[in-house]
Amino acid sequence: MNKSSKLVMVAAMIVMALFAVGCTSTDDGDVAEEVVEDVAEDVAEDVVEDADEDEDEDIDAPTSLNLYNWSEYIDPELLVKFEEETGIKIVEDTFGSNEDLLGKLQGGATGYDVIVPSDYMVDIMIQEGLLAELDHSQLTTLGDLDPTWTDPPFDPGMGHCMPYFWGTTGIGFNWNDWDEAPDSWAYIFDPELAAEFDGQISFLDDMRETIGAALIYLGYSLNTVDEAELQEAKDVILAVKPYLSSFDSDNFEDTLLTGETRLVMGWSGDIFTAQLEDENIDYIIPDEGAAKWMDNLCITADAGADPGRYANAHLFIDFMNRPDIAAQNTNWVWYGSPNKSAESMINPEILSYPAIYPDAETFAKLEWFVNVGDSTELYSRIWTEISTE
Ligand code: N2P
Repeated sequence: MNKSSKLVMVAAMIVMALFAVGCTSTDDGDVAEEVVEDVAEDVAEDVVEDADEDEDEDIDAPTSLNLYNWSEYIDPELLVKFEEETGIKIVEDTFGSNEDLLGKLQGGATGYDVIVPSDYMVDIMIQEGLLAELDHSQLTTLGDLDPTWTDPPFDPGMGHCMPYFWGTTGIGFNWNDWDEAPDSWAYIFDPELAAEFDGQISFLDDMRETIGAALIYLGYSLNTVDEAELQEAKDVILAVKPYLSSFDSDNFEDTLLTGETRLVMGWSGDIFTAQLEDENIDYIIPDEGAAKWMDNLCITADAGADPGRYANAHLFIDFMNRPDIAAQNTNWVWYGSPNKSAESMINPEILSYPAIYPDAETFAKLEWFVNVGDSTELYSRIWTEISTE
């Protein structure tokens, strides 16, 4: 109700109150006056309360926020905690790859407020105008980040996104099958070796990851734009495709737990959370090297165009980067945190785990994904050929 209609209401109520008093009037004029005063006071209080509500409505901050995230990538308790602290309910939807996320936004999906693209995809999304800029003045926790992560090449000076988690892509396995860890990509890319686990191997359903791992196995950069190298990677994948149970980015740790798969290409933290349920499950970064990636909390351009949604998104991003919250989240997902101040609250087992926080030698063997520009189309074409052949 707007203010002028409220005033009309108030006037009407006072008239009605007077009328009511008049109807029940006794000779006692004082009582009538008191009643009129009480009613007027109540009405005035209501108006003040309503006016306060109106002020909030002017900011028009919604009471829910739509988060589009990778699966199992946030401690569910934190969603509850955020709602308790702010009254804003998080509605979470999940995607399986950066390309799915991009496709959804390019397809015109609106309503997502905060999304979680990886490094190279942040670069693509900035160029496509799909991200809002971050307003650093609405963030209180920027100083808690480790300076290593505050000026990423894909998003200089964190102009658009806040680093969320980083991790690696390697091989998940079960010690019941091994005396020594499967320390080479050959175990899943060499057809003779892969044949031993016929139908029990899964690869990520992710163009850059799976083609990238095959490229590393071949000794090439996972960011190559050389068509011949990409063709070779395709041939490697196609040669072992008959031994795969699936391309799977959402449940690879679960199938490893049930025994449905025995070797999986997967993301470090997801496999470590499976290890919490079965200590025979383990993860290795192959000797040839592997991908390292950084996922980020970003605000969609769509939410950026609405001051209420934009403010809520900053509240959420800042909350996720609060040291106690970032630590709790790391202790749940088992991925590396870019938050320096959180470190003292992170489970020491995670901090000392070489496959989560690799030593300098291993770290040097890891390669970041970068935006391959126009060659993205070449990757897409090869990925389609892999999927359909
Ligand atoms: C979490 C997935 C990690 C994201 N389940 C890989 N970029």
